[in-house]
Amino acid sequence: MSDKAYRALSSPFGTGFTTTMKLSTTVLAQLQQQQAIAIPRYDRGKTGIGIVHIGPGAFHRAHQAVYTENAMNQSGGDWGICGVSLRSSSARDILSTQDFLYTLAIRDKTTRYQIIGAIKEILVAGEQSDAILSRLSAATTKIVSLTITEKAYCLNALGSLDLEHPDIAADLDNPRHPQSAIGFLVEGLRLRLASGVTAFTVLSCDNVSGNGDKLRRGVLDYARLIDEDLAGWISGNVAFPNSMVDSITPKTEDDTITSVSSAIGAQDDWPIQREAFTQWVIEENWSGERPDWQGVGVIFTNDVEGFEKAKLRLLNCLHSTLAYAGSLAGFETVYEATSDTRFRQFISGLAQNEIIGSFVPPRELDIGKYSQEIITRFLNPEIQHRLAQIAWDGSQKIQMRILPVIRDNLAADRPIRGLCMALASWFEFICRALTSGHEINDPLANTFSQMPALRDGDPAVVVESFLSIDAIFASDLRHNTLVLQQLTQSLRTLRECAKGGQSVADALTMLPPASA
Ligand code: CS2
Repeated sequence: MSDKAYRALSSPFGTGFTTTMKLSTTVLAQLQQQQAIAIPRYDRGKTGIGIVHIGPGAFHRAHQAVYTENAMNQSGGDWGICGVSLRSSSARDILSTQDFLYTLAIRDKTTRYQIIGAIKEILVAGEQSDAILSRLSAATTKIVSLTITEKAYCLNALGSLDLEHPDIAADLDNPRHPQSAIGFLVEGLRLRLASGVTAFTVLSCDNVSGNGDKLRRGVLDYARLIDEDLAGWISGNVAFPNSMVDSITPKTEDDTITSVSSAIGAQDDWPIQREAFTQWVIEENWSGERPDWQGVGVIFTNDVEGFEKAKLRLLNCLHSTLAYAGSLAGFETVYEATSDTRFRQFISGLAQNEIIGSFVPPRELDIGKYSQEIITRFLNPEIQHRLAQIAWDGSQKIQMRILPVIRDNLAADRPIRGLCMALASWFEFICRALTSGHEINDPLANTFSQMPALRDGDPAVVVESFLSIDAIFASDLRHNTLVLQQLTQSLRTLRECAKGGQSVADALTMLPPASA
């Protein structure tokens, strides 16, 4: 987000708005007169904070904060959110100038606007750590939820806490002044135990399979190194439900700010946009109260795993496939890449022949329909979702989205050709970034740049080099001849097509997903 002076805006609502009026509590009353814009219906001033959310980025503001807003609109409750930013201060700095209000633009055939008031404050770690710990230890805080991305779970390839992770190492040296999400959770829980306050529920909302279980493992590994009794108390008293979250949320761009501000008739410096589809499935594993999320569409179930696999393996796996193969082909957005018939056929075939069937879907889900709807969602022209945004952190994402499907297919003697093409596209994406000097946004960027073979190796050597990275691949895949052969063939085909002036779409057509 760039710093912006207020733009001159013409309000579609005529009188009542000046061109530089800023979104704020005061302005809300005037927006209320506009039928088209939904505003908070609860008394925001009197609403207490009941949730601390670590990672109040765009996805949180488009998803959990909106469910909480709708639950408060419908059923009230002290469920205001305190956002905690672990690194950047921009969310606090920008949203504090508009009383932490922001607009959600729901982009479908028409765009709907809703002003969200659920976030009541944002605190920044480092600058406001004492205030964060006060919130975490307050009896009024019932839930701590998180969207911190895959890498911030600080787990190693075996699923236990990575003690060498710089943030974890720093927190273990100085646990009363944490920097990491896990360090904050444990210190907050220690303070609660010390003052006799019951535990909060820890609700992970990242695209990580078994997200609650994984976070619990990291928290317990860390707590044990600090205080065995505390670890025992956490183990017996803190619920870590697993959850599945879904709603496509492209990054806010400068033109989003202009168009939303113009539509609502007040300057909003950080609106959020997302598609109309939204889903949240939470494991029925809870301690204490929660907002009336159920009343506004959240599904509580004992089978989150089925939903999670469906989402990660279909939507996210296809997204990553498009991100790497589509970027190599020169496309910029999911919409553009999916609109190309050969790309669309490839991802549809991948879903049909290699992904559906790799897991048991939940009973409630019609999986064929679900997967077709995903392609329709990708074809929403109102959603300009950049492939570059999805391509970030590939080393983490493929471990949730592609590798488990390959493993399950190998075990069941099912095909992996399309999955290997998807993975080879990621390899090639990284190799091309290294040779062209483009920045790689990935926690393993340094590892890649220290592997000369990725710059000039032939396909077989490149494949072997990637598979040798312990933080991503375990030995099962490294030594599997079918995996080695299919990855090498895919990478070779991608390169030969590029050399021969053919397109990436030709490579996808030459090596399509196998028939089931
Ligand atoms: C995307 C996800 O950026 C990405 O990796 O695949 O953010 C995706 O848009 C969401 O999971 C949709 O719910």
